[in-house]
Amino acid sequence: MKRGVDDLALFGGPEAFMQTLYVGRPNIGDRARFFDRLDWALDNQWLTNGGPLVREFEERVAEVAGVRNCIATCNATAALQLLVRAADLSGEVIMPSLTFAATAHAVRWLGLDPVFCDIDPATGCMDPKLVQELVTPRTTAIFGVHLWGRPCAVDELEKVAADNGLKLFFDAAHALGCTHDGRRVGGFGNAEVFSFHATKVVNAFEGGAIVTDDDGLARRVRALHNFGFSHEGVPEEAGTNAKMSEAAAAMGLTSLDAFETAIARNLENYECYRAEFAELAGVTVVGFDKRQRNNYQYVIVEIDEQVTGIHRDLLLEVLRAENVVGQRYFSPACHQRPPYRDAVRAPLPHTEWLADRVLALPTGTTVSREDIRRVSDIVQIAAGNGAQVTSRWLQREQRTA
Ligand code: T4K
Repeated sequence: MKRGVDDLALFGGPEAFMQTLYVGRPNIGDRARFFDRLDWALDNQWLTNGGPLVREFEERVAEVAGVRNCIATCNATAALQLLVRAADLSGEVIMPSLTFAATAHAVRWLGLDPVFCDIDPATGCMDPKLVQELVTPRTTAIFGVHLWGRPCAVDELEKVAADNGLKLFFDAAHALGCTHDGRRVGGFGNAEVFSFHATKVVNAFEGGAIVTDDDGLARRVRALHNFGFSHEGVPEEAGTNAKMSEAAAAMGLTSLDAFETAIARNLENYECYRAEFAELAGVTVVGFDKRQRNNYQYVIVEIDEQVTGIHRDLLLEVLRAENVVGQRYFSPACHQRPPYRDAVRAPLPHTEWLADRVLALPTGTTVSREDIRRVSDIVQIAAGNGAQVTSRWLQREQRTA
C-alpha cells in the first residue's frame, strides 16, 4: 500500500499493478456457450446475411429496448450513417461536441455538416434550450447523445424537433438497458443507435443496432444495410454493406446472456468508487439518477484542478505510471479536434469546461473491489497532494527538457 507522494511510481515508487488495469474490458460471458454458438454456425454453414444468430440477437435487443424493430449492424458508426441515408437527411445536423468522434464523423462522412450545441453541465448532455437557437433553414435533424448512459432531455428535444419539423435520432451507444422517466432507451425520437463494440456493456466484438418503432424507417434501413436489396433480393436503391456476421452475433448473444451480471458488478464498482472518493475534495464521481435504470458501464470522475491542485491530464499520467490506464471520455471535445475546428457556430463553454476535467476509471466484471481500493489510494494520494505532485512533476520535466 502506498503511503505518500514518494511512493507514487511516477516518482520512482513500485508500480501498484503488475498487470495493466484498463477501462472497457469486454464482458465476454460464458465462453463455452459462445463456442457452442460458433460451432452451430459452422455446422450449419451459415455465416452472415441475416442468419439465425443475427435474427435472435435482433429480437433480444428489441426486447431490451422495448421496440418493434431492431436491425443489427457491423458497428454503431455505420448504423448512424444508415440513419442519415434512410431518413434522407441533408444540410446540417445539430449534435453535442462532447461525444465520441464517431457521432460527428458519421454525418460529415456523408457530406453533411455537424453543428455543435453546448451541454447542460449538470448532465453532460445537450442543452435543449440551446438547440433551438442553432436551427437554420439547412437543419434537417438533431442527434442527441446519451452520454455515459445518462439519457438526454428527451422530452424537450422531442418538442424542439416537432416545432421545427426536424428528425430526432439518439446515439445510444452507451445506453443499452438504461431508462428515462421509467421508459426504456431505444424508443425515443425517430430511432436510436446502440454500439456493441468490445468496450461496451454488451459486445459483439464489433457491432451496432438501429432500434425504432417506425416500421417504414426500419424497412428502409434493413434494405440499405444489405446493398439496398428488397425482400426479393432485388437492389431497389444504392445501399451499403453494414451487416452483422453470425460470429459477431454469437458473441453478442453470449454477452447479452451476462448483461444483468455485468450491470450488477458495474453498480457495485460504481458504489465502491463513490464511497472511496466521498471525502476527497475536488474529485467527484459523476452521479446517476437512482430512480432510473442504468448499466453503470462508465465510472466518470471530475477532477477540479482549482481544488486539488492537479490537472486531470497529470492524474492520468500518475495512474498510467502505476499501470492503470484511464480514458479521457471525451476530451478534447469534437470541436477541439482538427476535423471540426472550423465548424463552431456558437461558443461551447460548458463543453470545454467538462471536457477538461473528466476521467473514466476502470470498471467492469474484471475489476475487483481490491483493484478499486488500490486505484482510489493512488487518486487520493495524488489529488490530496495535488500541488506537490504538480510541482515535482514540473521540476522533473524542466530537468529533462
Ligand atoms: N457514439 C458514441 C457515443 C461512442 O462512444 C461510440 C464508440 C460510437 C458512437 C461508435 O461506436 P462503434 O462504431 O465503435 O460501434 C473506444 C471504442 O473503439 C469506441 O467504440 C467507443 N465508442 C469509445 C468510447 O471507446 P477508444 O479509442 O477509446 O478505444 P481503445 O482501443 O483505446 O480502447 C479503449 C479501452 O478499452 C482501453 O482501455 C483498452 C480496452 N479494450 C479495448 C479493446 C478494443 C479492451 O480491453 N479490449 C478490446 O478489445 O474507442
